[in-house]
Amino acid sequence: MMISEMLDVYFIAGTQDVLAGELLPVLEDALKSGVTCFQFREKKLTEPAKIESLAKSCQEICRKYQVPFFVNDDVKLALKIGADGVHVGQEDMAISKVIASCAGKMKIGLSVNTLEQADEAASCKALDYIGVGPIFATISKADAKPVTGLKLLQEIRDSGVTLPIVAIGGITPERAKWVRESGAQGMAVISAITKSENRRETVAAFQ
Ligand code: TZP
Ligand code: MG
Repeated sequence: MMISEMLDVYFIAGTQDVLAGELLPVLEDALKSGVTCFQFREKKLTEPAKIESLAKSCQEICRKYQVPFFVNDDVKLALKIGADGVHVGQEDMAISKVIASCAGKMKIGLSVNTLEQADEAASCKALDYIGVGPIFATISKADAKPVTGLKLLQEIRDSGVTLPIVAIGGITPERAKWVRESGAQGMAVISAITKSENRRETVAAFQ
């Protein structure tokens, strides 16, 4: 699968984003509806054994639909269970360390919130993509960085960064066209998919 195809409709979720016990059914419905990637981003469970077991269940469902499975932040877990990718933020394990332990084994994504961070990311040859945002206000991340607007996407493209971009933060089907026109290959979405009453329609509207 080409990276731009993978980033197209990149679904992110953990138990904090859904009703109790619903992560696996919501994930399966999202996969059936055509999401092109899944990132396991668990912020509520604290017991490592429970997190690992849930991650494996998510990974298994992703395999069934042949959709890449990413782990957020937890490089050790990603390596242990053989994830397809790992996604880290600026405040997680240093990207040079992530690259040293994961390059060649799985895909690597990094979040950026400024043009400087994007330029720095562009110098990391082993990075597969950057996540840019929050583009719009989000209800899904309490400690989100300042909203960047679409302007940051345009600035990153204008500065010559060619890394694939997945935009994140407050992205809805209505906003998808602007996001793509601003230079993103795809969009990473939590609430518009977890809260959708018709995921097939919602996912199609992102494409
Ligand atoms: N990082 C920046 S914004 C965000 C993350 C994890 C949350 C995106 O969620 P939503 O509901 O699609 O705005
Ligand atoms: Mg993080």
